[in-house]
Order: sequence, then C-alpha cells, then structure tokens
Amino acid sequence: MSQTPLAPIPELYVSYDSAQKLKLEAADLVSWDLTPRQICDLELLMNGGFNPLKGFLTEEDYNSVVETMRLTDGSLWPMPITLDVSEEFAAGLEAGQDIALRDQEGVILATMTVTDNWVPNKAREAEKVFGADDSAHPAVNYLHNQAGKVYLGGPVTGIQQPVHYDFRARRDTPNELRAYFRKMGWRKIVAFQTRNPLHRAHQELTFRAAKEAQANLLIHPVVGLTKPGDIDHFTRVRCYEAVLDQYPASTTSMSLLNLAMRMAGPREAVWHGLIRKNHGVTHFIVGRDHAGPGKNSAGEDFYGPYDAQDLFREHQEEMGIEMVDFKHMVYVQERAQYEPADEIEEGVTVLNISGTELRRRLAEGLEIPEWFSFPSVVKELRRTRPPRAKQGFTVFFTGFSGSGKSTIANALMVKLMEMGGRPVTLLDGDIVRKNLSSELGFSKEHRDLNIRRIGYVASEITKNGGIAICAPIAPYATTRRAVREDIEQFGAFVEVHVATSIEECERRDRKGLYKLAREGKIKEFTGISDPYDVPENPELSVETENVDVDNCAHQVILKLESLGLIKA
Ligand code: PPS
Repeated sequence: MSQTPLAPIPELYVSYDSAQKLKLEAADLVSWDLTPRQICDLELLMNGGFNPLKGFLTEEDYNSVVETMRLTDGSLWPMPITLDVSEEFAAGLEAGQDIALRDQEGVILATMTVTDNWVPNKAREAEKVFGADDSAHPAVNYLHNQAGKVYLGGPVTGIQQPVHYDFRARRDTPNELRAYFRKMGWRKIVAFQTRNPLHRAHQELTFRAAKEAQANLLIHPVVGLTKPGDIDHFTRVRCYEAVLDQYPASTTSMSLLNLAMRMAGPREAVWHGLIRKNHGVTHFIVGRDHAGPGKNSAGEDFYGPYDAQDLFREHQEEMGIEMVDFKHMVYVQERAQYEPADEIEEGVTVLNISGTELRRRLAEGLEIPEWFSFPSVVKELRRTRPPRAKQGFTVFFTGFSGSGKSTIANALMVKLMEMGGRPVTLLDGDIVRKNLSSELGFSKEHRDLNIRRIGYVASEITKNGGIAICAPIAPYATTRRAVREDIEQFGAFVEVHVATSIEECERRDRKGLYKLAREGKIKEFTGISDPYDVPENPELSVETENVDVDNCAHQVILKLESLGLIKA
C-alpha cells in the first residue's frame, strides 16, 4: 500500500475533449447494448470502484480469479467481472476489435478492445465462485439462465458515467468520496454495506461500531442490483434518509453504491471490502451470513454463518481495510434500550422482530412497535408495501392444451370481479397469441418469448396494484421461474398447475388439435411431440377430472384467501 489512503485512485475515463472525439468515432463501431448488471459493473470499472481492474476480465484472468481469487499478476480479486454476450454477437468479432458499449437507450458509455472471446465453463464458475452449481443461488441462476454464452474480455476506455436521474446528490465515485473524507478531515471511516431498510438495531450497531473504532461512519447502501425480492432502492433510500437524522450531526454520511451484488457470501464480502477500500474507507462491517443468498435447493444454507467473516479476516491485511464485527443488537425491555446480545445477563426481557416477522406485519397491516423501528421508516415501508389484500398479484395457470386452464381462468376472473376492489386482467394463451405474439410459433425460443411477454405485462399489472390472470401452456420450468422472479418484485406470484393428464386432454380434444398432432400435421405439440416440465412446487395443483369448473375456480379463491391476497 504505497498510496496515501485518500489520494485519488486511477479511473478509466478519458478527458472531456477526447471523450467527445471518441463518441463521434464510435458511431462506426459495432455496439453492444449493456444489460442492467453490466451497466453497474462498467460504472465501477470506469470510476475505479473495481480498481485494479482495467476492463472486463481476459480469459486468463478469469480462470485465475475463478480458481484462486487472484488476477494473474497476483492481486487479490474474488469476483469474475465478465462481459457476457450472445454467441451471434461474439461470432462477428475479430481479435483486437474495438466495440462500443451502450446503455439501454443507446447512449455510448465506453469503448472496449476485445482481446479475448471465449466460452466459459459456467458449471466450474458456479462451483468455485458461488460454492455450488445450484440454480437456487440467484447468481448461478443468472449465470445459466440469463447471462450470454460467450464472454468478452479486454481493456475499457471510459467515455461517460451511466446517467442516473434519481438521488443524484447521494451518489459518489470513489474519488468524490475520498475528496469528501479529505475535506471533512475524516481519517478513519467505518462503512456499512446494506441492501435492506435500516431499523433501530442497525442504527445502534453501526454507531457503536464507529465509536469502538473511533471512526466516522459511512452508510453505503447498494442501489444497483440486489437479491431478487428485495425492497426497491427508491423506498430504501427514503428510509435511509429518515434514519440519517438519528445520528449525531457530522459523524455520519451516506453514499449510494451502484453495485450489482452476486450474493456470493465469503467471496462477496472480500469483494465488498476491496470496493470500499477503493472508496477511501478504512473499516468495514461484516455480519453473520454477509451477502448470503438464502437456502439451496436442498433447503440448507449455501455458506456457514461465519464463512464471510473468516475469509475477510484472512485477507484484511492484504486488502488494507479492517473488519469490524457486526454486533447482534437486541432490545432490552427493562432498560428500554438496545444492547449487544452477547452482553446481556439472564432474566431480562429481550425483544426482537425478525425480517420474516416484519414482512408478515407489513403484509397484514399489523402494528410495528416504535422500539423496533422509526415511525418515519415504517411510514415509508407501508406506502410501498401495502397489506397483501391491497397489493397486486398474478395467478399463473400452466398445463397442457385443453387441460381447462382458460375455462378455470375465466371463472376465476368473474369471481374476482364480483368481489371488486382491484382491476382484473385475463391474459389467456389464445388471446395473447392473437394480440401480443401473433408473429410467434411454437419453437422453444418463441414459446419463451411469448411467456416472457406475458410475464412482463403481468408484472406491470401487479406492480400497479391489479390482478393478472395468465393462462398459457408455459411448458418450461426455467421460463416460469424467470417470470416468477419478475413478478415477485412487485407482488405475489401464484402458480396453479392444471394437472389434467395428457391422456385426458387428448380424449377431450376440444379443438381437434391432438388428432392433427398425432397425424403429424401440427409439429412440436406440447405433450405429444414437445416437452412439458411438470411444476415441482406450484402454489396449487388442481385436478379437473371429475371436478367441475366452478369448484376448481373456488379452490383458487381459497388459496388466494389463505395467502392473504383477498379477504373473504
Ligand atoms: S406456450 O407454449 O405457452 O407459448 O403456448 P400458448 O401461448 O399457451 O399457446 C397454446 C395454444 O396454441 C395452440 N397450439 C399449440 N399448443 C401447443 N403446441 C403447439 N404446437 C400448438 N400449436 C397451436 C393450442 O390451441 C393452445 O391453446 P390452449 O388454450 O392451451 O389449448
């Protein structure tokens, strides 16, 4: 560490004049439209947040990072920062070619010289970086089901920062934060990384951590991509702003970090430490199960609760940033204050509300006590998370053609409209194919596109407080899961498997399609000549043989009631 802690760190941006020139020249370059995750990565590459990286990893560096957590030059770097693209895009590139990297509106952010172009071993990456090739891990799921098949590597030349229209004054590059610390005369700074709203316990623990380290405090929340299902960053930032007032003036600051998290536990903790070091921070709070992704497909935790702390401790000297233990704070009723759980004597009344319990109380509109959170924070959360019975949701029927999806979906729609309260939209397979997907056929690619479109419309309806009822075949489990993820950001996703057997559907053959499929006159027919992944864990499975439609729809209504989505 030869640099003084708060000297500027290298960025990848060129000067303003060169950027203007490059922008014009780049009009002739092949363009890659960056995904939301790549935009986050690029921003931190360009502004030095990912120092010492100078671009997206080359194949050699990638392999080295995956296997050893180090770049080929020996620098510690635990996370592969790769530019994943489609096979078609990669196939058109030559070694050494410059490409333009653009945001989703086509604004050029950078150019990149593509030195490397390779097909990674994703299973190996999953095992080594995320600990298991298990798609229950959000980053492994992303790797296999969202990321492109080919990686490009090479140095990046920064032209301009991605544009953010929200909370501009709260966003700082590493050098801006360093300058701020210099100006304020802060020499020791404890950073707190978070992707959740802060409540009283967090306020206590962060302030204590800073006091113990005799340091100032930086609340450094992630506003890029976090774990699917997290509270949106707009709400969280409003909550953080409310909490900031609770710290003694000029001890604490907040800055937003446009990081795309991977939820990689131990490796992620080390990565977070390196990023904070680049932002001029000297101490970093690492808690139990830091950046944990939740349970694996066997229902067990991906990482041990202290794996992240252990790995961080092992590397902290090399990183030049010190770990501060996260104290688990609980409320002691007799003394009406928060205290570290491990310092409390027997016999006192300890109060605690878990994250799950908080979500339940919000979902059901129940009281959230003042000892737990600040009224201003609770008010924000209630605005975003109204009780479940007032939120939007999606009922997603899936099953073979002729299984009865549309009939049950129609009956359900009418019953929900009779109840009133929320607008109801039916996105039936046939209706969608006529209005939204008329150009599509039944190849896997087209079916996926069709279902993603339905998912998109349903997610918008759900986000805006309506009820979407979808009734496509939706034969592929991975696509259904992707749609679930899109929708669960905004409300409940209730998957209903209409479990009519293929034999029964063929026997009914209402539209005469099975006959044509058997005769080979319709190709790729689901259940006959095309696969159907039976849902493994649907919220509900309905049998239609010997059960009338009204009863099937009623079963769905009962399910919605039991989930608190409608009130009887
Ligand atoms: S998918 O797979 O979810 O995109 O299918 P979906 O949009 O629900 O469309 C299914 C309806 O299209 C008719 N049809 C076929 N189904 C399956 N396989 C093939 N090859 C096919 N060709 C046409 C069929 O009428 C389906 O309607 P439903 O309402 O399911 O019976």
